[in-house]
Amino acid sequence: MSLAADFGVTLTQHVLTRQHLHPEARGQFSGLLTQIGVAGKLIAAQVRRAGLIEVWGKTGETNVQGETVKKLDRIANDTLKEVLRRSGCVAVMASEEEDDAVIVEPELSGEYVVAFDPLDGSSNIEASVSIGTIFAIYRRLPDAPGPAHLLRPGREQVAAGYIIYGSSTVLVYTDGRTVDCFTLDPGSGEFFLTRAAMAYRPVTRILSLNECNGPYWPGWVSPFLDEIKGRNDAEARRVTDRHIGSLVADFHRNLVKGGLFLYPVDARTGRGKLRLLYECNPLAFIAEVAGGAASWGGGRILDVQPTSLHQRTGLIIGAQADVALAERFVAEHG
Ligand code: P6P
Repeated sequence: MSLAADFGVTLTQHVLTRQHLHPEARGQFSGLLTQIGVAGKLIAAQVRRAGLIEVWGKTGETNVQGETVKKLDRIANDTLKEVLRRSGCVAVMASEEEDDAVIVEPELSGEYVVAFDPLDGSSNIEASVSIGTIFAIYRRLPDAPGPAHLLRPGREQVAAGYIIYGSSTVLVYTDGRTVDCFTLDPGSGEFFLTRAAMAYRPVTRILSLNECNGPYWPGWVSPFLDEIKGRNDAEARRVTDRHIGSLVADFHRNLVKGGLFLYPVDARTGRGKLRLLYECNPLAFIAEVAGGAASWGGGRILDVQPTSLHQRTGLIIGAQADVALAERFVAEHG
């Protein structure tokens, strides 16, 4: 048997085979994706040791969100920032853990712009629940690097993905054509293709949200949930509830098994909790390429024009039909 049959397609091989599809590509995209994989391995190694090396302790710092920064957040942020800087592929970065845009020095500045949440779901670290890194990639603009390179509608992304540090370390990315999933083989240190061309099931089988936010929901949410749950009857349970409280893990499970995630805005303030640039935009890009949809309630997440790096939004993301149904409930109930 030839060796070629003995192992799967690695992340680097997958990205390189795509490179010829981009006539204008000069290898930076392939290099960037590969380096994000390197950062994922480095962060995974630290996450696996959380608790053993006391990285889950609180640093006492607070980030722009006013949340206490846990050591692992800082480690993940600094790791990704440095790997992207050294890659020579990135001109500007935004991170949940950085107040301002990070401009890469001219001698290392590259063709791409990356917005990332280095460790989404970090409140789950102590409970050893799956957490992850989420990233959005844009081509840089012709003018001088700065925040403007990031304050663009999500539809301008050229790629997006996430890395989940869970029962296994999984990297999922899309270049706009397909959504592909890679699993880290600890023995070889390589990410191998495990799910090609991922697509949403057209029917929602899982409902995922924090039901304890009920008192703060706008009027459309409860009747919408009743409509979805009303699909269960004496004959069959067609929809069930699963909520991890780690967006990246809830999103991935929903993509694999067919689920709808929602985090409505707070009716008292009209503001959402989830961040647009480095949580909702990348996941919305992935969802649309996988045949799903993502809305803030009144329109497509990817059409929102950002006005600040850390702005928040409401999110409904999953199968197209049920995202559209939610929008009809928003229009009807407000
Ligand atoms: P709540 C984690 O902090 C996070 O940003 C997402 O990963 C998660 O979906 C959400 O917040 C959970 O928020 O208000 O339900 O605790």
